[in-house]
Amino acid sequence: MTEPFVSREFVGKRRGGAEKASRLPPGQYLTEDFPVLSAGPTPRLDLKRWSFSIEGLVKEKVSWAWDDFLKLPAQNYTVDISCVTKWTHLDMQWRGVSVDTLLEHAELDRKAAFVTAFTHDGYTTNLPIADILNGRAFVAYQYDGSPLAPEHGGPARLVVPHLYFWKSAKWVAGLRFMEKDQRGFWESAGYHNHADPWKEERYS
Ligand SMILES: Nc1nc2c(c(=O)[nH]1)N[C@H]1C(S)=C(S)[C@@H](COP(=O)(O)O)O[C@H]1N2
Ligand SMILES: [Mo]
Repeated sequence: MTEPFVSREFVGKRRGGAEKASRLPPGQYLTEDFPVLSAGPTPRLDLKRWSFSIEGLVKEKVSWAWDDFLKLPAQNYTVDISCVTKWTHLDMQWRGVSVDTLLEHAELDRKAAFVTAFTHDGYTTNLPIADILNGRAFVAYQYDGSPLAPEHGGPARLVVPHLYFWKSAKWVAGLRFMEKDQRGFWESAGYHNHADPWKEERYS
């Protein structure tokens, strides 16, 4: 008996399917869409007045204007994103600056243990610093090879791929380092404080 030529492709597709399924956190479904979810209207930010700051428990506050931010070393990221509303989008392509790179410009106080990402629309979200260091978070200004769309947080948003997407603050204006944890917008409204999709940390 001869092997039909199509079998190889079939096996390949099935393997791809299993590989994708293994990357799907519990209770999530796969989508190719990129839904928009915001608590308020999309702010239209003037790049001439845009800034990003690192403040709080740092020796000196650091701020970048848009032009300076673009001069920072950037990286491409291919990451899987899971939203608490249950969609997961695999292999999303972003470009931006890692938080590690940003922190090379600031001297963190030893007491700094938590961070609040604050934004140009007043939204906040909180994270332990371990969740934003060592390549785990970046400030993105491109998605899929194009400037990040305003409804998705453009000109720039925080992306923390290993946590539910509400931790990825759109229209991010900076990071405030603190000794004590302080719940952000959704965390104060009953969402989980940590938000690991693999542990289904949805609500508290
Ligand atoms: N500044 C800001 N960031 C935000 C939000 C928001 O309302 N304001 N919503 C959060 C929530 S709940 C989700 S699920 C994601 C949605 O991002 P998207 O609209 O690009 O899909 O952004 C998060 N970041
Ligand atoms: Mo959300």
